[in-house]
Amino acid sequence: MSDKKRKRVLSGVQPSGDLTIGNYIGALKQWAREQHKYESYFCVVDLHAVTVPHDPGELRAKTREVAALYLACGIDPQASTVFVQSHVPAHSELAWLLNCVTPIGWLERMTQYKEKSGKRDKESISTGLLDYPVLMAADILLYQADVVPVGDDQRQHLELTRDIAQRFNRLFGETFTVPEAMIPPAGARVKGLDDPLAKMSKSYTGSDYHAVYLLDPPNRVKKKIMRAVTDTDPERKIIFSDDPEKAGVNNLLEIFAALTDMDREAVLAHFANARGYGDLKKAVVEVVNETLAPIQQRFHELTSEAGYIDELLAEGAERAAAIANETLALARENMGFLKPHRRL
Ligand code: AQP
Repeated sequence: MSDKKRKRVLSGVQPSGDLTIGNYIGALKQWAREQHKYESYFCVVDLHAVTVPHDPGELRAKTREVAALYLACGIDPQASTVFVQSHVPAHSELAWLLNCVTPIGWLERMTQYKEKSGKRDKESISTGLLDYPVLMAADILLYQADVVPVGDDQRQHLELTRDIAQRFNRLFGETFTVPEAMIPPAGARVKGLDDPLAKMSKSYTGSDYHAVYLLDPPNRVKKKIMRAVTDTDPERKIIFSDDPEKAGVNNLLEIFAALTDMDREAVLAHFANARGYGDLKKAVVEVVNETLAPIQQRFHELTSEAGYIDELLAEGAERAAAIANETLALARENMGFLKPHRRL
């Protein structure tokens, strides 16, 4: 295994839609906060985004947009390596090697696969959707990552990555670092504003009031949050609660806590004199817009300089490939592949 001086972090987001405050709270905010503690690799996981039907032009545009949002949210490209997954072919190759040590039953048990394949006819679901977690394992294991910052929704996939790494190491000798998940203390699973029992997702298109997107203008943010589903509790209790009846209020409180970095006690004290849910919603609108304003400004600066993001991604891919190819070579060697040799 490679000799790392610092612990390594790897994470990524799919360019499968407009990034939401769920992606920010569950992933980007943590990445930016922790990036200097670790040797950090952040990729735009475009190979994952084609596991469901997609538009090619949209994929290209979103790949650039997501990379620019990483930087706008505080990822420092000098300190961290930012790249596009498909620019480093080792990801696809390691995924194939790992496919061959991953029992299919492990994949069929994944909640995200069951949710996304749902009741759809098997003829319309790609093999890639089932195989998604193996590609994710390849992403992580290629960089010998110690830590993977993700939202709670990805916890199961991370467990699977650990199982795959352990199985490979057992079968072929020590090859991969077995990574740990880093789940944020608040807002680990931000829920839809229109349905507080469902995860807020960037690819959900069923309602205009489901998610706040990172590039939403302030008036749209306000409209969405003021319309967020709450409950009919006559006492209008503003409390953190696991009760599905209070899921809407709980979600707004979680978003507020995550964006202000306040603990639950401080948040409840903050709303002790609130007059009903209107006050809670107004406070959430304010904190969301305060968070988004500098991100949007930076995003517009970064994307107004033609070619800047593409150049940075090309540099990032070179740095990433140097590490990834080393791990891939070790995995190939340990699995017993013959190296190409020419007679001199
Ligand atoms: N609602 C959420 N709350 C907290 N964290 C979240 N993440 C996503 N949604 C929430 C975190 O964002 C990162 C990016 O995930 P991804 O793009 O690889 O896929 P995902 O988890 O499936 O995210 P989406 O937004 O739901 O995308 P689509 O709709 O394309 O499937 C991960 O770290 C995730 O935990």
